[in-house]
Amino acid sequence: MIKNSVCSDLGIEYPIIQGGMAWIADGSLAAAVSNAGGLGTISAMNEDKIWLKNEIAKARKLTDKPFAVNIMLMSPHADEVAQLVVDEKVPVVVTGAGNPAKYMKKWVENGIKVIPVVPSVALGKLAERNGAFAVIAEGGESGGHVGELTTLTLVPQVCDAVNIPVIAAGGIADGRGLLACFMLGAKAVQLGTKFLVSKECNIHQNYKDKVLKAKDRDTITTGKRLGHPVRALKTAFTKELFKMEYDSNIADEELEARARGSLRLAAVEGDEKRGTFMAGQISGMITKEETCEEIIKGIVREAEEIFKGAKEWIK
Ligand code: TUI
Repeated sequence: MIKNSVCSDLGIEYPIIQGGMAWIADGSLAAAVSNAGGLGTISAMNEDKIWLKNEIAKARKLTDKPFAVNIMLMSPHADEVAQLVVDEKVPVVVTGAGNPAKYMKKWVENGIKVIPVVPSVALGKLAERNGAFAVIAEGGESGGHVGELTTLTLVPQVCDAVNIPVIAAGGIADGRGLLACFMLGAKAVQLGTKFLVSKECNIHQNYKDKVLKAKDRDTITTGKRLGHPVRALKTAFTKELFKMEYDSNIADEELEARARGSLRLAAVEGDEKRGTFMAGQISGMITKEETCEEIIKGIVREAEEIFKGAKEWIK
């Protein structure tokens, strides 16, 4: 049985966390993942506390299991949602896209388990010093806002540097990925793209279809020039953005303006022309829409079967 102290500490059945994807991870997806035995996550994205309070209430109507809130630190509403998670007694907070240091003391004092996403060893160590319960080491294979290192290189280096549990993310969508990350020292995994195509995920069907159709080389990273690289599916729009970054006649502001709002257009409108369909490199391996329960049970079953055969690997 794949179960460890991270599961008991978080109050979950399996060491599988759903990524807090902006415009995608709402209260109903989080509840579906938590009901299936994983840790569901609501993304606070760029919304204000009223929006988040409503999503938390939605999730609580659908599940009595624990779930997390992901706070994107670049959000203009970060301060108010950072207070709301305390007021709402959210058990777990995951942070992304920045350094959560200024909120950590308040969260930890209020009994919240804080799990920062870290793209480097230095930020992992800082998170530990600031009282994090665990860190998510997210490799650049993942979708959305990405760091430079790969999961294979980042996870073991963060594991060696900290004494708190490390959760691996980036490029994981099946039992092999989960087991590989455990071999690197991780105690749990976070999956984004795989849950994006789950039956309970409420995004536009065009988004799911694009991920289901994508092959291994069908993602591209844009935004490097602006200092926040973002991985998304290759489309005419993202290829154009990529090209614009190499054109010195185009100002940074124009690039920013082009990309602004494009994730919403993808997730809500399914807009094939102006949407940014953020997705990880593992998209090529994701070929069917399943329920969150099928996803989680399938991954656990596969990992356990592979593990049972492990003695055959070395003679
Ligand atoms: O945050 C993510 N993934 C995201 S956020 C997002 S919304 C967005 N939309 C458009 C442009 C940019 C973002 C879509 N996907 N993953 C977690 C993550 N955090 N990846 C990398 C980091 C990170 C980066 C820098 C964490 C800490 C950090 O600290 C920098 C510093 O020194 O403070």
